[in-house]
Amino acid sequence: MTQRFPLVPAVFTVAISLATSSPVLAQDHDMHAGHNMDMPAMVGDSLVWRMPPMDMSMPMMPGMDTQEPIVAPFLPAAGMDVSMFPEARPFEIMDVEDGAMVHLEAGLVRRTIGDQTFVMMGYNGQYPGPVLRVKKNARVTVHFVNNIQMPTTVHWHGLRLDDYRFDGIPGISQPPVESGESFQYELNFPDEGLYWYHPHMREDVQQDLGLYGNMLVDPIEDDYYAPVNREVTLVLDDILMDSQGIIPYGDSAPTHALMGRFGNVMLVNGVTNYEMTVKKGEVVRFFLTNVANSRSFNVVFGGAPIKVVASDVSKYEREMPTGSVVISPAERYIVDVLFEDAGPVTVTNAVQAIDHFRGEFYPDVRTLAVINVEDGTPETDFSQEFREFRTNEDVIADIDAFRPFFDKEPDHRLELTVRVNNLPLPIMMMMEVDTLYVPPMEWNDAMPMMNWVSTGEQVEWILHDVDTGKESMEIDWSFKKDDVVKIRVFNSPRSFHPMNHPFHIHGQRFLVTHIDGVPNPNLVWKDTAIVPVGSTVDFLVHMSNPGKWMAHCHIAEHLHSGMMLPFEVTE
Ligand SMILES: [Cu+2]
Repeated sequence: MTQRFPLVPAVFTVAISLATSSPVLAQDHDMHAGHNMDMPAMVGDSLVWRMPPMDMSMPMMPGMDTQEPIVAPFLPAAGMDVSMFPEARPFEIMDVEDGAMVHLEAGLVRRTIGDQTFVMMGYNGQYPGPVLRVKKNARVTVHFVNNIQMPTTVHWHGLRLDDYRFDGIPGISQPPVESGESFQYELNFPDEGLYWYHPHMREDVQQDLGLYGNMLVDPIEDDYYAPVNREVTLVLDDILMDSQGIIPYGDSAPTHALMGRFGNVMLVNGVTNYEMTVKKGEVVRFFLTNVANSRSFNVVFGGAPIKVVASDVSKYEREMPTGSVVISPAERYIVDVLFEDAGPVTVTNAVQAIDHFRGEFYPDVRTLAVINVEDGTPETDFSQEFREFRTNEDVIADIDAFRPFFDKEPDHRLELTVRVNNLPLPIMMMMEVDTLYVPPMEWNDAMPMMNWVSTGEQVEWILHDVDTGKESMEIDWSFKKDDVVKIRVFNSPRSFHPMNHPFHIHGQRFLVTHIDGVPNPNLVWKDTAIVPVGSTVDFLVHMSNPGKWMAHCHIAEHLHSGMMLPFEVTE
C-alpha cells in the first residue's frame, strides 16, 4: 500500500496517464504518494496541508497541484510528543446488567496503525470503544466524560430511545458536552441485535479518529437465532494517511465535502492485520458494523458460504444465502459463515472501482482480515442448522400490521441534491468530466484531489422537500406517536455531483418497502439504508417514539455540509 514513487511533476503525470493505459499504471494505487515527500507536516508549531495520497492512477489536472482546502488543517495534539498519551488497548466486552451504571470517557490515546504511531481518540482508552452487551429491555445509565479538546456528544445509533433527550444531538436534544465536562445518558434497549455509539459533532474528525463502539442486545429467547459455534464483532473502517501520518482534517469545516473522506488504509476492529482462528466445520456469527466516514464495503469471506440473518433493527423475514455483504456507513448486518475447509480464508472488500477520468471501472480488492481455519472438528457441529434457512414468523407477524400501508401515497417526498459555491475553477471544469459517468454507488474516491479541496464551506448537500420547497434544517415535519409515514427519497442523478447517500432516521425504525417501484421481497427493520444515485427508495417509518429527532445522510462530511433535517413526534 505504501509503495513509493519518485516525485513526478504534475503536468507529466497528466500526460503519462492520459497517453497510456498500461497495466502497470492501471495497477498503480499510490501514484501521487510521493508528491509531498519533501513537504514537512509541521512548519514550526503550525500544521500545514499536505496533499493526500491518491487511491489510483488518477491524472492530476493542470492547476490542481497548487490547490488546497480553504480551511486550516487540524489534528488533535499536533506537534505534541506522542509518548505523552496512553497507549490504546483493544476493546473489551462489558456485560452490562439491567439498571447498571457505565462509565464512558472520550480521550486522546496513542495508536499504532501499520508501522506508524499517532495521537488518536478512544472511548475508555480502547479501539474500538468497549462493546456494551445487554439483555433486551434493559435500562442502563451511562456517565459520559469528555476528555478530548473538542465539544462532543454520544449518539446511540439505532436505539429506539423512549427519551429523545439522550439521543445526543447538539442543539436539539442536548447541549454539547464541552471539554472536561460530563453528561449522563439514560438508555433503553427495546430491540435485539447490533447497534453502535459515536459522537454527533464533527464526526468527520472524532469518529474517524476512533470514537466508535458497538452495543450488542441479546434476545430473551434462547432460540431467537440459530445456534453457532462463536460470535465475533467486526467493525469496518478506513483511514487516510501517508508516510507522515494522518492527513489533517479541516478545522472550521470538513474537507472532502463532495464525496466524503475515503481512507486509503482498511481497518477491522482498528487494525490493518486482523486475524482469528477457527476450527474446520465451525459456524461463526459475525456482527458487522461500517463506521467509515464515506466508504461502503462489499465484504466477501473468501469462498465460504454466508447466511444473512439480521440487519439494523431486526432479523429478516427469511434468512437467505449471499455471496457478499454490501454495507454502507452506519449500517449493520448479522451474518453466519460456515468454514468448511482448512486453510486461510481472506476476508476482502471486493468492489468495482471507477476511474472517472478514463471512464473505466476496474476491480479493486483489498484484504480486510484473515481467518485461519484449523484442521479438526468443532465441539458441536452446527453445519446442518447453518444449511437451514429459517422463516422468522415473529418478524413477519410484527410487519403484518404495517403491510396495509405499503402501497399508500408518500406522505413526504425528498430529493437529494447539492449546491456548490466558490469552488476553484479547475474543479468546476473537472466536474463536467466527472459527471459523464454516474455510478449508482461510489465504492472509491474517484477524484481524490477535487474531493479533498472541497470543504463544507463551499459544498451544501441538500434534502429538498419536494412538496413545500423547504430544504434541510428549514423542514419542520411533525408526526403523532405510532403514525406510519411513507417518505419517498429520490437521489437525483442530475445534480452537480450525484452520489449515493446512506439515509439514517433517529429514534424510529423503518422498512424499505420499494426501490424504484419494485416491492422489496424480504423485509427487515432498519434505521439506515443506502439511496443509490438515480434511485427512488420508499421508507415506511414507524414513528414509535415521541421527541425531537433527526434524519440525515450518514456520510460524515455530508452531514456536516447540511444534509440533515429535524422532525418531531408528539404524544
Ligand atoms: Cu450523503
